[in-house]
Parts: sequence; C-alpha cells; structure tokens
Amino acid sequence: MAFRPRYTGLIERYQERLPFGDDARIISIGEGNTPLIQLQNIPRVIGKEVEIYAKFEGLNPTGSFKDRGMTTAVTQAVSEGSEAIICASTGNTSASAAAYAVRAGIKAFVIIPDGKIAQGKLAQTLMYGAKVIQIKGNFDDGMRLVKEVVDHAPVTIVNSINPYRIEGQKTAAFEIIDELGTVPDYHCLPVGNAGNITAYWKGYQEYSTDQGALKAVVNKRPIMCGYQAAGATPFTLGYMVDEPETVATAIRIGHPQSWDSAWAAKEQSGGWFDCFEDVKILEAQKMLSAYEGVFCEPASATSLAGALKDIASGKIPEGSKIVCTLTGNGLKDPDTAIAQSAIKPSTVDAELGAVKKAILDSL
Ligand code: AN7
Repeated sequence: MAFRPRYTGLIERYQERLPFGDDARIISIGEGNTPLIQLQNIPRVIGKEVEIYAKFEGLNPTGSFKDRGMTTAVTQAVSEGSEAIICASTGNTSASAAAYAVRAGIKAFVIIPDGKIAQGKLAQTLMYGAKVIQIKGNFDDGMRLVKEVVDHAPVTIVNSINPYRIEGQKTAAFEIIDELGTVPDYHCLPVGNAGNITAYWKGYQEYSTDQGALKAVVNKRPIMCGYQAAGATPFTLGYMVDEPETVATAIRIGHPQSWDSAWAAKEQSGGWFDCFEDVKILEAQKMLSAYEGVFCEPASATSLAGALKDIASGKIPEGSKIVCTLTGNGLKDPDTAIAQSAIKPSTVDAELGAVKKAILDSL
C-alpha cells in the first residue's frame, strides 16, 4: 500500500476556507492550533479588570506564526511546479521557509541582514539546510533585492507579498473565534511588514460574517491595534523610515510591504497604531515570563506592551476582552534574554553546604 501521510495542519482543518482542493499535495509540519492562554496574573498586577489572552504563536513547528503562511505558500508553490523559494527575512520567515522547503523537497534561498538576526533563527535556518545569503544591508534592502532577483532566476517569493501567505495566516483569527466562542473586543499585534495584521483582519472579516460559523457573533469584529518600536515606526509616523533600529530585530523594518492593507485594517476596525521605546518591549517580555510562564521573543511582546499602555490610559476600557498575538518563541533570541536578566546564575561548590546556603539565602 502506498504511503499516505496524515496531515495535521491548518490547511486540513480549514480547507473549505482556503484555496486548495482535495487533490492538493499539502506541505505541512503540523502548524496552527496554538494555545490561547488567558493571562492570570498580569491583570491583577496592573489592577485592572480585563480579560487578556495570549495567542502563543511561538508554539508553531519552527517557533513563529510564519508557519501558518508558509504551509499555504509552499503548498501553492509546489502545485505550480516551483523548485525553489526565496525570501528576505529578519529571521523567522527564513527559518520557516527553510523548513517547509525541506518538507517539500525543494530549495530555499534566504536573504538576511548581516549580524542582525537572532541566534536561534540563524541556527534553525542553517540546520534546515537553506542557502543563506547575508547582505550588508537591512531587511528593506533584502526585500528590494528579492523582488529584483525573481526576474532573473526561477524562484518563488514566499514573503508576505505572496497572497498565499496571508491566506494561511488568517486562520489564526478563525482559531481565536472558535476557541473564545466570540470575537474579542481588541486585537493587539506587533507590526513589521504588516502582513500579519492584514491576515488577521481578513480572517476576522471572513469568519465573523459567515452565517455558518458562529451565528451569535455575526458582524462583530475586533478593534485592531498595531504596535511598533519607536526606532522602527513607519505606521505611527505615516511615512517610510530608512534606518530602522530596535532591539526587537524581527520588526526592524522601515519600508513595510503591506502598507495599504494595514491602514485599511486600522481604519475599517476603528483601531490605531502606536509605538514605544525598546525598554517597554523588554519590560512586557519580562512580565510574560515572570508572571505568566510564557516566554516569547522581544518583538512579540510589543503586542502586550501596547495593550498595557492603552489599558493604563483607559483607551482600552476595563471589561474588555483583549487578544495579544505573541508571534515568536523566546528561545529564538537567547542573547537578548540573558543580557536583560537581572538575576545571573551563581556558581557554587558541588557540595551540600554550599547548595544549602544558596537556597536558604534566597528564601
Ligand atoms: C516575531 O521574518 O518580517 O507585520 O522576515 O518575526 O507580518 O511583518 C518577521 C516579522 C512580528 C512582524 N513578530 O510581522 C521576517 C519578518 C515576529 C516577527 C513580526 C515578525 P509582520
């Protein structure tokens, strides 16, 4: 009997809402179905009556939300006969593209900013065996080069300008509605290229207006809140930025590709863009770890940093149901985590007295 793989990913789960037929060869590593974790301690710590949920996308197969869009983009690329994919990346897209290319048996080329991607992401991408091209430039330079090179080489772009990426990523909104049994009041996201805010908005629009999905929530949609780092904030400035800089290297992007659709999400939902200093991002990352046991990468914590700012000011009122997407796993960027940890491990002699003293001194 021929080997028939069992698919466990989001294409299978939401196939009727995605552009793939029953005969498609699905390229999947079991992405999606990530936990929606209600924050139990942070609302108490900030003294506010709010329901905050973390959609922890760091638990996808390569540790970020990119896998949702990569299963669909690579499935489509393969169905079109493509034998190679390419992306520019701040790290997560490259890791995801590399993994799905392996799964499909095709080649992956990734263009990354030299020295500016987190170690975990580089480690993954190398292990998956992608061809890594480091450029002496930033993500925006890489994106420009990718768009140019596809006219000269037979490679399919799998950045979020590929519409199949958005199709896959919209399923995160479906999962949230399925799990909450309703639509949240606010949805908070970090914004870089703005593919994800575009995808969530598409997903919320499609699912909440579908009479068959959840009759009780027809026509309700969340207010979309997009947050950026102060050093890389084209959306709050209203114009492109040439030299973006932030500790959250995943969103070190000055020329977002999904510019118009991100503005549409903001305007149609009655939402907003905002930004804050890196220190606020790191603070939120630390709070998630220290109060909730949820370790996400710095860029991901931008969603919670924004939510906390807007809850504190009352812009997001008490009584609200808020979802913050945590886009990537904390293990992606061990260097930033260790550098900002106030408590360093101490080393003691390997004997009872020293270990006992270390414990009793800390109680
Ligand atoms: C953890 O990997 O652009 O607004 O090349 O890795 O959809 O771009 C990563 C983006 C947020 C921003 N959080 O999402 C890339 C890349 C994390 C990310 C974003 C990224 P978009």
